[in-house]
Amino acid sequence: MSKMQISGRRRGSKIKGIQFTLMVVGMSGTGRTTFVNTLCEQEVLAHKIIDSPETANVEEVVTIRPVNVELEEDSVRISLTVVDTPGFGNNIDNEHTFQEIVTYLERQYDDILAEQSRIKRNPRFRDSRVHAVLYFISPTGHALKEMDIELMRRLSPRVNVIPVIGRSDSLTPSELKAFKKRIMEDIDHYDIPIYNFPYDVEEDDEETIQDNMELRALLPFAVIGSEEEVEIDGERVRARVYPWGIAEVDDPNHSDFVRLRGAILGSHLSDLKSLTEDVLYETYRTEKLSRTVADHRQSQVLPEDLANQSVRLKEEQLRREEEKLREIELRVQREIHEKRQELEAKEETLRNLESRLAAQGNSMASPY
Ligand SMILES: Nc1nc2c(ncn2[C@@H]2O[C@H](COP(=O)(O)OP(=O)(O)OP(=O)(O)O)[C@@H](O)[C@H]2O)c(=O)[nH]1
Ligand SMILES: [Mg+2]
Repeated sequence: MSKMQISGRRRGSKIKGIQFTLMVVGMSGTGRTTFVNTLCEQEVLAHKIIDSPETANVEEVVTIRPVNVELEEDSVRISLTVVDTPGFGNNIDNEHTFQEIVTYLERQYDDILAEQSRIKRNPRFRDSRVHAVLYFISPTGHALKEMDIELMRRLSPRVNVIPVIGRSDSLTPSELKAFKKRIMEDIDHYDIPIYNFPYDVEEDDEETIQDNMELRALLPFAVIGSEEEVEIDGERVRARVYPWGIAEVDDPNHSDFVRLRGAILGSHLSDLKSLTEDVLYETYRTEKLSRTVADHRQSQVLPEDLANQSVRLKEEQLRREEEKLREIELRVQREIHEKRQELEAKEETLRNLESRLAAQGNSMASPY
C-alpha cells in the first residue's frame, strides 16, 4: 500500500487516493442505499421518496449513477466511486434492469478499450471499470431466489461478485447461519463464479491463506446498515435501536460489516482491481476483438453474396423477358395460322367459283 501512496504523490498536487469502484446490486429495499451511506459515513446516496404504493416500485429514468467520495481506510486514502443500480422486484419483468446493469459494466470496458486504441491518449480519461459488485440478498431465510441466481450468473463473467445478506439483523443468529449455508450450497450447485477470496496454498503466505479462509467462511457477508448514531458507554456508534436491543454496525457479533469493509477497501482492494483489469477485462477484450474479426470476415463475404444476388436477379429478369417473347411468338404464329386458313378458305371459294363459271361457259358455248 505504501508504495502506491508514494507513486500517487506529486509535488504541488494534492495526494490522490487509490481509485476503487464499487457497485451495489439487489432487490429493491434490501438496504443498498443505507449500506453505501454507512460505508462512506456520510449521505452519499439519497433515499428514494416513496409517496404512494403505486410508485413504490417505479424507478426514475436515469437509474445507474456513479458518485465519488474520498475515504480513508487504515490511513490509506481511497478515492471511491460508488455505483448504485435500480432495485428490482418480485413477480415483475426484471429483464430491462438486468440488461441495463450488464450494459453499464460492459460500457466501462468499451470506453477503456477505445481509449487504449487511440493514437493520442486523453490525459483526462477516467478508468471507471467496476472492481466489485456487492450483491444484496433479501434476508428471507429461505434460499436464493431464481432471479438472484440468474443475475449473479450474468454478472460474474464481467465483475467480481461478492454476495451479501442485506438487513441481516432481521434474522436470528441460527437462522442466519442456516441461510448462509443454503445460499453457498445454491451458489455451488448453480456453479456461479463469485469472488471467493482465492488463495494458493503453495504460493501464498500463512497469514494470507488464513485471512482468505476466514473471509471465505463468512460468505455471504451479513450486513447491517444504519445512518444513525447512538451513544454506548460514552462512545458514539452507528447502530439500529430496537425496543428489544441495539444492533451495532461495527460489532462483529452483530454483523460482518467490519470484515467486509476491511476486505474491499483494504486487504483485497488490489486483488479485486487486478482481477478486474487483468482477467475479467482481458477476457472481455478478447471476446470483443474476436467478435469484431468475425463480423469483419462476414462483411468480407458480403460483396460476393451481393454479386451472387444481383446475378440471380438479372437471370430472373431475363427468364421473365424470354417467357414474354415466347408468348408473343406463339400469338403471332397463331394469328398467321388463322390468317393462312382464312386465305386458304377464300382461295377454295374462289376456285369453286372459277370452276362453276367455267362449267357455265362451256355449256353456253356448246354447238347445236
Ligand atoms: N432492519 C434493517 N433495516 C434496514 C437496514 N438497512 C436499511 N434498512 C431499512 O430498509 C429500508 C430500505 O433501505 P434502503 O437502504 O433504502 O434500501 P435500497 O436497497 O436502497 O432500496 P431501493 O433503493 O428502494 O430499492 C429502509 O427503511 C431502511 O431504513 C438494516 O441493516 N437492517
Ligand atoms: Mg436505494
